Amino acid sequence: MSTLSSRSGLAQSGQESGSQNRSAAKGFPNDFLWGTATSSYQVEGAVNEDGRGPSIWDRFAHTPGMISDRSTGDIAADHFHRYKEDVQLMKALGAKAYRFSIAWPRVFPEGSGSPNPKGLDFYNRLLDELAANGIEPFVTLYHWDLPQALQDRHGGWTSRETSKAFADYAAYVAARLGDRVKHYFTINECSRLVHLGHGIGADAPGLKLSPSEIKQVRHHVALGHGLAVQAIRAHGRAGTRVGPAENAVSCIPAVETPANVRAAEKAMRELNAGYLTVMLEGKYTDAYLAQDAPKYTTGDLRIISSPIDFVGINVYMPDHYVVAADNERGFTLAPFPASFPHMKATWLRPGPETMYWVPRHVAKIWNVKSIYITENGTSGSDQPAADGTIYDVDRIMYLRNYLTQLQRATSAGVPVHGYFLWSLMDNFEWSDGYEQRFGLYHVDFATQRRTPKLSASFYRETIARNAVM
Ligand code: GBH
Repeated sequence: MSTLSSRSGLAQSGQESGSQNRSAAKGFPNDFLWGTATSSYQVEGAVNEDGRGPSIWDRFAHTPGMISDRSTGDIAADHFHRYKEDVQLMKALGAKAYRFSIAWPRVFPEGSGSPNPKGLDFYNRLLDELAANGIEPFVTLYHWDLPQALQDRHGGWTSRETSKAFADYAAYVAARLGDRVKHYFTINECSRLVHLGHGIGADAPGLKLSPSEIKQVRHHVALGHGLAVQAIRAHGRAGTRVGPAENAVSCIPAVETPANVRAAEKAMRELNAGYLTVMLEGKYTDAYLAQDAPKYTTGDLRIISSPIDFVGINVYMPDHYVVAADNERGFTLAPFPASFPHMKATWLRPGPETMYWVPRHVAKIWNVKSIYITENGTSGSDQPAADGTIYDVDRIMYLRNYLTQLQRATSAGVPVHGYFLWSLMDNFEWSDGYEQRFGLYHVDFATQRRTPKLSASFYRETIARNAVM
């Protein structure tokens, strides 16, 4: 932290040299909310404490061959014990919001049935600490750590019993945290938990289902989202706000002509048919139903499309560059050339304009009035230089370019109200173990020491100016 505060001098010298005008031109709305994000299994550790039950990620990480560096989230960043220090890390950034997730198996060790009375204690302590430091909590209810008992009993998300259990858990949490939590995200990235968890088996629970089974899982996940929205309305306080946190399939006009923009909007709606489209329109598209359609009722569709207060979107990369075409769909998805660059993670292709187009599409296609960027960030090699500092200029380059496009969106009137940088600190990066570091703060996992990378001061300066730094 000393490194971080010693750099605050940069802000002053920058302003003296007349960068204020430049900042004003790159400014964000006055009430724009700057935050950071984490998730329970990735940072908490303490997997056996206070009655927590096992999750599918405990089981998966402990299965040989599933995690590249053979690590687990048993200890992770030990956030469970170090949350006070971690809140100070947020404070040092000047962040005003924290997006974290609740571990369902802490609250219901068996997934459903009797709650564990001690399960919410940790979150109560964390919420009090956040409040004492003026940081607004944004709570994700499900960031992939399903109670293992639900996998064993019902087959997890292959059964609608899990969707129902999720609603009961959401109701329980909303009733108890409602005095301090005003914003909930239901499920983080339905897309990834379905595809990687149930399609290719690279994430827990490690299943490789058939195309029609996958669509059925996707339907149950969307149903879980809708049931949780209803549960929060019924059990939270008046004014509690709720929405999804989806990694929407991002469709970017390859060349920004009006025809390509329209084609990208069509692609966006079609390729998100199983999540955002059904959540916001209350129906699946014809093309989506043409093959391997899931079994569902019209009642299900009404639940899935329960009104939400905002859409959360995780924005990392362009999934598709789109060109208008004279074919049935009206668009062509450009194949990615082998020469397209990537960040440290080979899947992470930098495409800063994704940060403009995804929120713009969401606002335009579905007339959404409130959007949060629930995640954005990159991993890096993050090696300390001779003076001990991690000069992560690749992360700064990435963030600067994405935030420039976010500013383009807000200044054009796209209603993005906040941004949560992934991640506050290095953590357990799922099947990549600790080999991919996404933090603004470096974590030495042997000592649990946190050290700000140079990008922490980039983010701090951005927040302080409310403008792209
Ligand atoms: C998010 O997923 C998660 O919400 C978060 O928990 C995670 O730590 C963070 O981002 C960084 O990864 O099939 O091998 O090509 C990010 C979105 C989309 C990343 C799919 C991995 C494909 C990997 N993900 N992607 S692969």
